[in-house]
Order: sequence, then structure tokens, then C-alpha cells
Amino acid sequence: PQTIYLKDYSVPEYLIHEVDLNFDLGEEHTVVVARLTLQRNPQSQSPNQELTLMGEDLNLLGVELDGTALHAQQYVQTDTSLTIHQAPQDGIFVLKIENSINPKANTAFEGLYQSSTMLCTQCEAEGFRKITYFLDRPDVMSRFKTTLVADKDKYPVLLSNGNKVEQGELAGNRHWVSWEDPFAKPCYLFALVAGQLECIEDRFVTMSGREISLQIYVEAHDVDKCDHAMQSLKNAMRWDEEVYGREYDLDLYMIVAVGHFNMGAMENKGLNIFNTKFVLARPDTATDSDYEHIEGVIGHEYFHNWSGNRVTCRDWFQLSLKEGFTVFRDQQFSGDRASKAVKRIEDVNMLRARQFAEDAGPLAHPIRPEAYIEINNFYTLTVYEKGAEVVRMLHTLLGGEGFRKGCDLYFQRHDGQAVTCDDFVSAMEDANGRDLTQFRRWYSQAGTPQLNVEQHYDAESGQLELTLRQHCPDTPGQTDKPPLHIPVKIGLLNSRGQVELIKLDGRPPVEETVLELTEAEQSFALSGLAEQPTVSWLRGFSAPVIVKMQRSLEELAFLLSYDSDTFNRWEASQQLAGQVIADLIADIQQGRELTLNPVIVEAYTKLLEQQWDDLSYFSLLLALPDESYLASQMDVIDVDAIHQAREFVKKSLAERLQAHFLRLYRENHREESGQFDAGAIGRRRIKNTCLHYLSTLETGDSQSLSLRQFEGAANMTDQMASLSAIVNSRHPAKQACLEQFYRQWQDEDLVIDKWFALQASSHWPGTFAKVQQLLQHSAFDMKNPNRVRSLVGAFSQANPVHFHARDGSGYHFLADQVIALDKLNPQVASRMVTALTQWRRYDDERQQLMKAVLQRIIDTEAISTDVFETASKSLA
Ligand code: BAL
Ligand code: ZN
Repeated sequence: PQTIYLKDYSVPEYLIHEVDLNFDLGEEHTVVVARLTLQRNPQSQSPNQELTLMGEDLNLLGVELDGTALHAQQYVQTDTSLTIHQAPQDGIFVLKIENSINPKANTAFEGLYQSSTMLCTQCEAEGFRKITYFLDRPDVMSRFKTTLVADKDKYPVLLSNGNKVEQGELAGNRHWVSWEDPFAKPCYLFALVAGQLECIEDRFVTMSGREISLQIYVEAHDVDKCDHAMQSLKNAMRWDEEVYGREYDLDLYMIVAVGHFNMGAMENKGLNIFNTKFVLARPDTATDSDYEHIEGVIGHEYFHNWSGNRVTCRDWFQLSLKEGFTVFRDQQFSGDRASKAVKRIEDVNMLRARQFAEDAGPLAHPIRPEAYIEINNFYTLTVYEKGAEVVRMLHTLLGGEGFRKGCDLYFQRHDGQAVTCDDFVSAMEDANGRDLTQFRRWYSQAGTPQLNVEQHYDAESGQLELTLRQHCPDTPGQTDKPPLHIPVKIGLLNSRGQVELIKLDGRPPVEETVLELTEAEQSFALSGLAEQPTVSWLRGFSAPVIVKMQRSLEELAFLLSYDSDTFNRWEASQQLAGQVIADLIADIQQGRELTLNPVIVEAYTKLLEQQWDDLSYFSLLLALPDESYLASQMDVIDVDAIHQAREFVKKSLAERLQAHFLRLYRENHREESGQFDAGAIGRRRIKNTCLHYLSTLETGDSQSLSLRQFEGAANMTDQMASLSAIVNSRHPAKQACLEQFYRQWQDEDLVIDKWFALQASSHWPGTFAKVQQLLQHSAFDMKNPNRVRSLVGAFSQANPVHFHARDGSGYHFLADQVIALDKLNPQVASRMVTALTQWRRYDDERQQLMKAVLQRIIDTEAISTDVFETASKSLA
């Protein structure tokens, strides 16, 4: 397979100004006629006089140049291209291409495909070339006019980008609709949808007084699950006006929910296409987390209209330009909508458990990668989540106002253009008069930097010297990396737990400050301190780094009680529990008896005796670190000891603090229908955290508590929480509850996904046999990505104990599923391989087993380039 390099970028040889598309739609036979208005790119230096268009899986029916049919000697076709010999070098010319495609046979879901009874598209990154021959690259921007022709009964709704301009009827019960998008766009933002869809409508008046029609299209049985998505859209539109000054530009904004979708959602201009998972919600079918994710993803796709569509990427190496920035924007939005503290903790938790692992493994790459075989493999946690952290650091360094000035300049300078990450940083520099040369290294350097921090207090002078050292570990292809520009936000606490002001470099005293670390080693002297303070480091997780420092359990308990930074307070709870669990892991490995360190009981008791306003935050303080995070802290991951130690702590805390957990449970338990408001969500979160602890006791009382909640649940959050407690414990009603849940929800695909995922991720013995049975279940469908993720994905990525079974059965199972899935959907298959990429982190025996199945995947005949790239780079 061919590797594409950033260093080889050159401007397109031709430009496509206008695209006039005509689709005659049929599920097995769709005819596409494309009229492209082209011109040689005056900026191209290439001597090449041919025009090469990309195209895959297309059946070419004819080519015309300026109205004259080309004969076979005038062009050449390969599996991936169409080259027109002697294309015009001067002036505008029109190329007409006619081809046919088979949407039903398209199980990879790239290009035009069938989902249930509808036809829809996914073009990012390179799906448009599966629709027609084109210059399928983001720096070719064109104005699109699209006409859809179809049977009136099968496809009564016909949608594409922009505004509907004309429609009409045809003989034979057929009809047509024409759409025109006034904004030039790259073809990855093209979309069409045809199907039997119902529409939910609303309106939004923009800050300049324009009325926008908002439409959400779903299948008829889902119309009662769109209210939250619609409200989220209106919230996002208002928020982008208020916070970024960005107004929507078309008169119509459409969202379509489809059941078969490789990603979460797609920001096509004016016609977003969403995975149903991120649109549909009713209190009885969706959990509070689902509601929050829907709001976040609706926001994300909406925000792309500026950060992605109006200003797009020059090439796919720049993906983080739009994704990192837009993730940062959606994180801000969600934080503003609910609890900033909770949102930040959730985001960092995910970053540290998953992106840090990616950054430390064989697939590590900078947020702006330099090479790829298959671009779909680079829609990664690094490009998205670390990319967002890099944008967040700019926000921290420049301040809110400075960042906004930079954004305004970026949008103003580059509206309508396809640009680079460098252009984004330049706008930040120019708007603020700052030199960000060194900061740019974040874009090109992979790996998670480690920060060693030391402090030295001199009582006589009242001075505290802080010394920071940074080091970034080697990653594939990168060694001896120069230092980065790292913002380290700090605060100080005195011995009574009060804020101690920071006096640095003669500046006025402040409660917290950002230390700008630019050297490999750098010291900062804080003055005027009557006693040695406790430093609260890296507040708000101000940089995506690992802070290396030893803190005693007592010091962590102190920070957990007093740190005024909500993130660091939670961080103290994680580190405290993490250290207690790490000691127990060592005890297990040495065959010692386990006893619970009383420090954690005291710390938890203190938390449980306090009054909390933000109950969601409170429940996070009571949550033990995830097994994946604990694993990241070990030199050699011992999945069994991690699990055993964590379960021991959970159960011991439940035993000691039973009365508190029960009281809190009762105080917050209401059989309510599931209002999506912060108060109700917080009540459910804390109550279900308590239920989770209590269920580990496996007493008759705790079992009836779970069962009563399951039977009386009037919302999905409570129903799932109780079912999870039942499935992950020795509960006599386990099978009956699972069957009852299935019967109740068998017609709701998204709920049945939860049913699969819950069983696949259960730590209870016998789970692997259950997973194998579920693979044969009539509701399992390898062609549906959500179902695959809920069974194969949940088992391999959220069930460490069973997936990493010592006999290698989990690995073989995954390899079998990857190989089977690859024949249908290489993009999703490649995602599934990532569960194996961390093989170096395990013991020798497991390493050998994982390597062997990776090799088996690579050696499989006709394996896709997607899977080949992930598996072979994992072994490299
Ligand atoms: N652009 C692909 C989906 C998303 O990140 O919004
Ligand atoms: Zn995005």
C-alpha cells in the first residue's frame, strides 16, 4: 500500500468551480451525471497536462469534454482514477461524466449507501470518489447544484446541501428536487439523503434577525425522540453567537438520523447526517449521559459550520485544524451548559485513559501527522482530543479575550479558504502580538511530555523555588525532542487549607497564575511566604502532560478537602484511591493478605458528611479510578490484580460506609420520569453511585434495592444503573432481568445496543461464553456498526479481565471478528484492531499471543489497507 506524505503536498493542478450533479436514485442502481466546470489552476507549477480525477468502485458510462464525447483513447481508467489526456490548459471547460453505482452493495458506508430503507452519503474523508470521478481533496472548493430523481413512494423526501430551488413530478410515479448550495465547499462536505422520513421543524432567529428553519428528519417511529436534539441545536446556535460571534449562514439547517453510520455524525453543509445514537432520546430510552452526548455532538457538528466548513483544511494532515478546534468549542459549550468541573473531569479522564495510551504506543503520531496510508485511520484521539488540548493551551496562554481576537482574525482572514494549522497559529500570533514559534512544536511532536516538579522552601527568605523539568519520550520516528511551550497553572494553599497568594517577579499578588515553561529545566521563585505552602499543580489540567511527583496520602487527603480548584480536588481523590489500589496490587502480586488503608475510609467519610450543591461532581469524587487509568500507571499491566484490588476497595468501602451510602441513596431516590436538568441528573448520579457500591455487598437487602429500582425505573438512567448492578454481581434475578429488558426494548435499536454492551463488558465469570452466544443472537448484525461496537467493541475495549484472558481466547475472538468485518466495513474493522495495539504493555505470554493474532490479521488474504496499516504499524 502507498504512503502519502505531508512534505509532498502540492497545489491542485486543476480547479473545479461548479459542480452540477444529477442522481437517478435506485437502491441497487443509481446513475450519476456530473457536469464539472474546470480550469487549470494558475498557481500550479506542474508540467503535467493531464487531468487525473479520483474514483473508486464506479461503473463509467461516458465522458464528454465541452459537449463532445471522448473516445477510449482520450482517457484512461484505473481502479482508482480517470485520466483525461490533453485536458485544456487555458480557460474554463466543462467535463460531463456519467457513471453508475450500487448503494446496496456498499457495506463500507463510504459514498452513497443504503441504511434501512433510506439512501444516504458519507463523504469525509474520501467517500465522494465512490460517487463520481472528482478531484477529491479538501483544497478543491466548488459550488454544488444537485438534482435528485427517485420513485415517489420509496423516496418521498429528497435532500441535499443548501437551499431547495425547484421540484417537480415525472411520469411513472417519480419526482425530482433540485438543491443549490451558494457556498463553495470541498466535496467531503457534499451530502444527499433520500427516504421515507418524517420531519420535526422549529425556527431560530439569529443575532442579526434572520429566521432560520430547523429540520430534523427521522424514521416515523422516532419522531417522539427529537425534542432534545432540537433544543440542543438552538442552544448551540445561540452559544456560538454569544461566545464566538458566529452566525449561521443558510436559511435552512437540516439534520438526518441514520441507523447505519461509521462515525458519530457528519457536518455536511446545511445537511448534517447523524448516527441515530446522537439524535434520538426520550427519558425512558436514553440515559443522562446519552442526553449530554447528544447535546455535545449536535453542538460539535453545528460549530463546524465555521470551524471546518467556512474555513476548511488544505489537506488531511491538517485535520486537527478543524477537529481539535471544534472539539475544544464543543467542550466549552457543554461546560457552559451544565457543570464546567464535571465536563473537564470527564474529558481529561478520557484523554488520560485512552489518548495517553495512543501517544505512548506504536501508533503515536503528532496532532498534525506527517504520513498515512489510510486517512480514515487518523480520525484519532490524538487528532481530536489532544488537538483540543492544544487549542485549550492557546486559550490559557492568550486569555479568553486574546483567544477570541485570534479566532476573529482567523475567520476573517480565511473565510472561504482551505488552510493549515500554521495559519491558525499565525492568526493567534498576529491578533495578540505574540511569538508562538516554540508553541508550534505541539503540532509536530508526538508523545505525552512528562513534567518533573520540585519545590524548595527557604524559611528565612520566605521564598519558594519551584523547579520544573520537561521530557518527551521517544515515539516512532521521533527521538531527542526539543522542549515544548507548556502553560502550568498553579495555586497555593496554606496549612489551614486557605488560599495563599502568589507573588512572582514583583507582579501584584494573585490567587493563581500560569507558569510558562519553555526550557528543558526552569525555576520560578515565589516570594513573601511566611510558611511553606502546598502547591496545587497543573490546575484545570492546563496542559496534556504527566506530572511526576510523590505526594503522601495525607497530602492528597488535604488537597481533596481544601483545594479550591475543582479539577485538582478530583485529581487528589483519584491519586489517593490510585495509590491505595496500587499498594493492594503489590500485595496481590506478593501473595499478601489484603487490608484496606484507613486513609481512604477517612477521606470518603469526610466527603460523605459534607453538603454538596453539584451532585454530579460529588459522585465523581466518590468514583474510583477506572481500570484503564490504573493500567496506565503500571510498568507491566496486570489486568487480574488491577481488577481484584479495585473490587476489594469498592467492597470494603461499601462495608464500612454502608449507612452513608444507604442514606444518600434514599435521600436522592425518586421514581421520576427523567428530566434533563442538572439537579435531577445530579440526584440520579449520586444515587446510582451509592447503588453501585451497595450492590457489591451481595446481601439480600442490596439485591432487593437493585431489583426494586430496576422494576420501578421510570427512566433509562435508573433502569440501566440497576441492571448494571445486577449483571455485575451474584444476583438471583440476573437472567430474568436481562430477558425482561430485552422483551421491553426489542424494537428500540439503541436500547438493545446498551443491552449488548452491558453484557459484553461485564466482569462477571462466564462473560466470554455469553459474548460468543450473543454473536449468534438474532439481533446481532455484523453490518450495523453500532451493534458491532456494542458487542465486539465493548468486549475488547471495556472488559480488560475477559478480553485479556490468559489463554488468549479473547484475542482470537477479536481477530476472527476483525477478519469477518473487514470484508464488509474496513473502516470499522480497523477501529476494532486498536484493542490489540498496546501489546507491549502486557506480560511476555500475553505479548506473544497478541502479536500472533496481529500477524494472523496481517497475513489474511485481501485484508484492507485500513486494517493492514493499523495492524502492521502496531507490530512495528
Ligand atoms: N468530520 C467528521 C465528524 C466530526 O468530527 O464531526
Ligand atoms: Zn468534527
